[in-house]
Amino acid sequence: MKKYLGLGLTLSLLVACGNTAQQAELNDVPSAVTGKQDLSVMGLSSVQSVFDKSSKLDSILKLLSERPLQAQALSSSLMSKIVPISRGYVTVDSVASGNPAALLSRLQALGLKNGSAYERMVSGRLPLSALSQAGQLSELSFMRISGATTNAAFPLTGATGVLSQGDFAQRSDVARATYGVDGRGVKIGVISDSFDAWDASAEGSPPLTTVAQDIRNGDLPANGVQVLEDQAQNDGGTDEGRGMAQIVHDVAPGSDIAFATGFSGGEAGFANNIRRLADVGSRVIVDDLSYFAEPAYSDGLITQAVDKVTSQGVAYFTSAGNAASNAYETRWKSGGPLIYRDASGKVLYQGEMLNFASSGVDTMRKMVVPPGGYTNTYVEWDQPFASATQNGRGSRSDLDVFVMDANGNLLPPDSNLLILTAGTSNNIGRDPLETVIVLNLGETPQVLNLVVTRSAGPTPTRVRIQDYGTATALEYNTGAPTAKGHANSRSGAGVGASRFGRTPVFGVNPALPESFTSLGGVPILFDLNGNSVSQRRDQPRFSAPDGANTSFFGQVSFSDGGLVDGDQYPNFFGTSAAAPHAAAAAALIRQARPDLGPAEVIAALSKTAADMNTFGYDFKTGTGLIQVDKAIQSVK
Ligand SMILES: [Ca+2]
Ligand SMILES: [Ca+2]
Ligand SMILES: [Ca+2]
Ligand SMILES: [Ca+2]
Repeated sequence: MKKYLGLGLTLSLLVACGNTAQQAELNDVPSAVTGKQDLSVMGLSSVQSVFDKSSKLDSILKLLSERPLQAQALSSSLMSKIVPISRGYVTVDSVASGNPAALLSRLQALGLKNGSAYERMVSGRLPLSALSQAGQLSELSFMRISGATTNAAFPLTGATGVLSQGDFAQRSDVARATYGVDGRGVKIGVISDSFDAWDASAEGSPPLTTVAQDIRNGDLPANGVQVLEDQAQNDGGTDEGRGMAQIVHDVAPGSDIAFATGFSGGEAGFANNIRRLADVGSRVIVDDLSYFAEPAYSDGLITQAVDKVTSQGVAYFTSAGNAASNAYETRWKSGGPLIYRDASGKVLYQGEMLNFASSGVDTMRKMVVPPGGYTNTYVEWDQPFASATQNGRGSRSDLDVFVMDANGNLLPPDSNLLILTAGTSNNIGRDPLETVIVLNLGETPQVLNLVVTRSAGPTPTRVRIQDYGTATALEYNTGAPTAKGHANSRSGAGVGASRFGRTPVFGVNPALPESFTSLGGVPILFDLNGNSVSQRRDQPRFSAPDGANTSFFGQVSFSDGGLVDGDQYPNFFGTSAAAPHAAAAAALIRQARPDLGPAEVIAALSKTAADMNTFGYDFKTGTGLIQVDKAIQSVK
């Protein structure tokens, strides 16, 4: 942290404990319990902003709106990993108070790019300079940041010395030869960041091959790829979608391929591009994206779009995610009040802290941010998402999250660096979600504490915390599932990853899972009207190979210098690479049996998969590694 602003405002921080009996057991309670803290370091405007609940913008957009010029100056290379800011624009998801078309039109008048509406949500890229005005629109109910990630992975170690591709590992080569299928007549839609919009302004060297070379070399279909919408050039795209298309073409060389970005237009843009790919005739669609704000305990709009196109006959596949079991979930337990007062004693903020400890009281979850690292922490609780319910029902409670130092002092937000240490959005009637972001620009690891509070509304039951950054929690790692959002849909197939060299075809039987595959098992607790339900989804559905060669995307060697597989072609790791293997396999099945519906196609892959991990279905690998020849045999 740097540049404390001494504006002369002195506030006192008081942190009270639950009750006297508990005090003896207190562990890591903010030191401010013993006296006053000088919060002048936060600066006057920041303090007012942190405790003001009147904004329609979430805390991070509010921070950006207060300093649009500084926000525009943010370094794009680091920031683009954390927040979707590029060249003066930020990607937002908003919910209309009335007619979404009216909100879309007002936001477009303020400069919204890539804007679209899906149900009540309006998303797109808004000029940072327009955030403040957007927050005043009567057509707006609320607006939040729309961050997302692809699910490519870059493993550090694990050389296998094996030469080949996932096509062999999942036996789709055998399927093609045995049943005479190549995907002909079955169009496959691909969604990722970009297809041919590599970011020349980013670090790293340009792609080793161009689209034209890929077509000449047979790495993409001879008739090219139908691109409905690509990311803008130099907007952070890595052309991962082209890497996915190469995998699809290896497995289903007869299939036509269409591409649409899921990154340019926020959640509504992603949902609309799912529909557009279906509209141009895709019978199979695959994406490799996770939006951070997709609900865990209910079906968000992207999931609803997956269900919609499935009902129209599309077999949908997505990456399970690469978050392993790096989430925390707990039942709400009170850890006592957190109170901030000004110098006159007036209460500026009051909330009830979450007690992280299973016994005793610990209201601070310790975490460490490595040098050059960052947190991108999402806190969610079990209430409906107004952005996704059909009747607009939203959260009944307002939870907040604060980042404190080792002594329990609230760290100052910094809009120059986009450090957001207080997620204090008003969630009532909106989405049950808060975010904090901390960068460690220093040379040494930074130890921080996360404090979650309930400032209004009833006590939630479940609270989950998932960090999309590089921080590590030093305590209370519950190993909770992370395969949420559309990776946990009712109708689509979330796909886990198994490195191709660790499969039976390559002498490893049973196949081994990639440790990073997101764990399934997040319960669905609300229906589309926000009513309580209790559903379990078997996601991920199954596993498919990753780590196979592409012409340009991925890594040639591990950090120990060893080649991944003995050749100079980059290897594409992650559930992002597994999902297109499975999707293209579905195209082979659909060619063999055009009459089968999406559920039957997915079931054919699922039922014939080779069990991995623990016996039977498990939330790490699903039903196991798909065996495409056996899947087709089962439906012939
Ligand atoms: Ca602690
Ligand atoms: Ca809140
Ligand atoms: Ca290689
Ligand atoms: Ca198993």
